Amino acid sequence: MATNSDDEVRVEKPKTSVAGMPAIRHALQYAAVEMGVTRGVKTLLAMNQTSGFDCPGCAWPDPKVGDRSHAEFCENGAKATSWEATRDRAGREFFAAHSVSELLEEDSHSLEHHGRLTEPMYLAPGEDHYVPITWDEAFELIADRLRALPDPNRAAFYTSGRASNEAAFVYQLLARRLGTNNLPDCSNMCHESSGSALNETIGVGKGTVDLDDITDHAELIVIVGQNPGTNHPRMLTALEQAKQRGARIVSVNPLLEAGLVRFKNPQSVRGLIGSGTKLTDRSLPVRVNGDLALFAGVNKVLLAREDAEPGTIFDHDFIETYCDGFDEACRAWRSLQWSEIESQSGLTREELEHFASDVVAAKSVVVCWAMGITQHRNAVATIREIVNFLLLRGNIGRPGAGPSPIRGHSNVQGDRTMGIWERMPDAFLDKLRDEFGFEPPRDHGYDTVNTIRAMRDGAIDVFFALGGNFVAATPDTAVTEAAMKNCALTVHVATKLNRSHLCHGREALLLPCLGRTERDVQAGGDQFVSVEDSMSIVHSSKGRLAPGSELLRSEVSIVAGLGRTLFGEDIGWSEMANDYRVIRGHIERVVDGFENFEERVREPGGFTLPRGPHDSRTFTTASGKARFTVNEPDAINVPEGHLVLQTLRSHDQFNTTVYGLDDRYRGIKGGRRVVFVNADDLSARGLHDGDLVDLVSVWSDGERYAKGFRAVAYETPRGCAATYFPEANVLVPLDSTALASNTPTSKSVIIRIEPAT
Ligand SMILES: Nc1nc2c(c(=O)[nH]1)N[C@H]1C(S)=C(S)[C@@H](COP(=O)(O)OP(=O)(O)OC[C@H]3O[C@@H](n4cnc5c(=O)[nH]c(N)nc54)[C@H](O)[C@@H]3O)O[C@H]1N2
Ligand SMILES: Nc1nc2c(c(=O)[nH]1)N[C@H]1C(S)=C(S)[C@@H](COP(=O)(O)OP(=O)(O)OC[C@H]3O[C@@H](n4cnc5c(=O)[nH]c(N)nc54)[C@H](O)[C@@H]3O)O[C@H]1N2
Ligand code: SF4
Ligand SMILES: [Mo]
Repeated sequence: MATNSDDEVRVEKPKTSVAGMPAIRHALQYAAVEMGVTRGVKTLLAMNQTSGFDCPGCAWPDPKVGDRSHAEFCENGAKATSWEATRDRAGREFFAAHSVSELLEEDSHSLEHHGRLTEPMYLAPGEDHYVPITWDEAFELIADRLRALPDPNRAAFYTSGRASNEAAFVYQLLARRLGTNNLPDCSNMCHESSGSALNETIGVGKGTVDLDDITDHAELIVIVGQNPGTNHPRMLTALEQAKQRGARIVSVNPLLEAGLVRFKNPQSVRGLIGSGTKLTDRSLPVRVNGDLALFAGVNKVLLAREDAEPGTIFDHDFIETYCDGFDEACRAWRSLQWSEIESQSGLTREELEHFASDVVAAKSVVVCWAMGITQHRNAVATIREIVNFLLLRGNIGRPGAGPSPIRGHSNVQGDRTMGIWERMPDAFLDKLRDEFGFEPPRDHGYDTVNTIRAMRDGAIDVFFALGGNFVAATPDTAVTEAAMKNCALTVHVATKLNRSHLCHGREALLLPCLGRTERDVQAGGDQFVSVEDSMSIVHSSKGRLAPGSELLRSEVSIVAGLGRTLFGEDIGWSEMANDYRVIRGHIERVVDGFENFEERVREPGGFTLPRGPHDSRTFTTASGKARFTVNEPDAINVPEGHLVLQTLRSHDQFNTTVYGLDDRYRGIKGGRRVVFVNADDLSARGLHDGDLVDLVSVWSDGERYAKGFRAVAYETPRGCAATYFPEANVLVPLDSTALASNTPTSKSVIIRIEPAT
């Protein structure tokens, strides 16, 4: 993959506050360049408004209807929107002029900058140029290849979390009607560990916290392994509100992220001209992957204090009424050794004692987390230990308290609710059968990692992706790219060109779709879609802009069009495509919590899905109780001379979409091939800040190289390093995954750094 020249990277001091005037300037500049000034401003003002479209950025919830401002978006939401609504186009002339092999030399930044795809394109076996194809021909071709499969499980259907509820529902229906549960999704690489741990311990795979628990009620907010200043920027507004009424914030992160230090709210005068609001009260610079030891340690402290003064620390009523497994968990905490906790977490006992004092002083505690927690081998155990931490003081199912995994893609949570999962429970499949009159397959399908293995081993012929950038987002880039090329047919429904469209199967299709911002008119008239945010609020989203090309189709219409070609009108594919109310009717009858869906989704602001632990302290686990679990602390074992590398996001990207080459808050300008390392770790290797180095990941099956990174001395615990995804995915071994969730361990890769060769 071609990369920018590393000589151009400029490194400045990291910032100590975020947003303010520069955030507005960057948002508007980006919008003006991509969309034009007037169209840009008009589009941004419709974002996150009740009659407008949902931000295509992250899954942070919108404020209540009356509390919304006129400009309810952040810098990165503006970038996501402008990126989609760009005036640039990559049409048939573009593909005639550029061969696939030529485009493979470009990096993701430049590939997506060619603009929106405009019409269906086909790449024939042995050819190097995509050529136009009609929609009907494309559907026929896919249907033909699918029908020819000896077993429907030789197809896989990937979903990225931007798909609407309606598109996702029809998509899982198509896969199951065909006879497969091979529904890998981006969630497998994202919050799968959260779903896994929460389902087991509290009986629901989602967070149980509402926005006002954070803004109005929580006395302590713990933010673990998350960088909201970049990835969920409007969360800072909520945190600012919490601070202003006296809440405390503890942040647990190996990097001192500027967004958690100080926030200048660009929507307030004080934020624009003042010094802003200090957010974090206590920063715990945990070692990468040290969080299980950290939470086990703080639970041990809480237990010791309870033992010293019984009845003062734990919520015994709650524990007795609602929980099981308490005694066993206590036994395990009693036997923990402080030396282990300190060495694994990289924090001192004293630091954890202070943290425990914050906890005891707070009547209600929320814990928010994201990828810094979920993408480790012991991620599920870590999240179970976070649940233990909350249960001890009854911090669930009351105002201002609970677990709050902060989701990534704008509708990744909704896609899961709609059945995008390779192992949906039988209760869902039964309802699907009753609604549509066919027997869905019951065997579990492939998740993302297992799909790659199956493609590599020749067990998948057809790979279909509803959005996303599979080869760039998944681990072990070289393995994944080869696996994709091993398929007979690869199909991508996409808005813009990316690397996955170029690492194709023997033949390939590129199907361009409408984006969130665009008007969606079908035979039944103007349509809207629905999405679910991180706090389980389902609401409508309606695009306003004229479609980027006359030939674009909605995701629903593409999936239903394929369904009709494959199966005729057996279950009313055309009706669903013509009028999305028909789909919502099906959803209402199949998915729990969607009673009166059509009516409630039309309410301004939408409605909240039921969550037993939040609503009534109901825990639908195996025992019917909230479960304390025993989670033996462990942390990644880093051999002498090696570092543990986390791969994260810059401020100028949305996953594999790279908007620009800066990471303003961390002081990086003009380049992405940098690696952040503790200054002492550099000097221990005879290296200096600014040196050019190679990264070598070490795994049982051999070494993987990523070459030519600039070393940046940075404040992070000894033994830890950080660099950007997706450039570093080549270093993440396919077989290095989290226990139980099978999520790639993108935040703990064992590496050596060596002077560049
Ligand atoms: N602008 C923008 N917004 C986005 C995205 C984007 O790419 N750009 N992506 C979206 C998606 S899909 C997602 S999932 C979210 C991701 O949101 P985040 O999880 O915030 O994303 P990352 O950049 O991966 O940041 C991980 C954070 O965890 C910390 N961390 C790493 N390892 C550890 C550890 O072992 N322990 C602890 N305690 N902390 C650790 C890192 O220092 C970093 O601050 O954002 C969503 N929103
Ligand atoms: N090393 C490392 N790897 C990671 C991570 C990490 O932290 N470190 N994070 C993981 C996480 S949390 C996630 S969620 C995954 C993300 O994995 P994906 O969801 O697969 O990747 P994205 O980069 O979000 O996908 C971007 C592409 O989606 C397409 N697209 C954009 N909008 C639309 C739309 O409206 N419709 C359709 N059909 N297509 C659209 C565009 O063509 C664009 O190129 O990556 C994972 N990979
Ligand atoms: S916080 Fe997330 S959803 Fe909200 S405007 Fe920013 S990117 Fe969009
Ligand atoms: Mo994600």
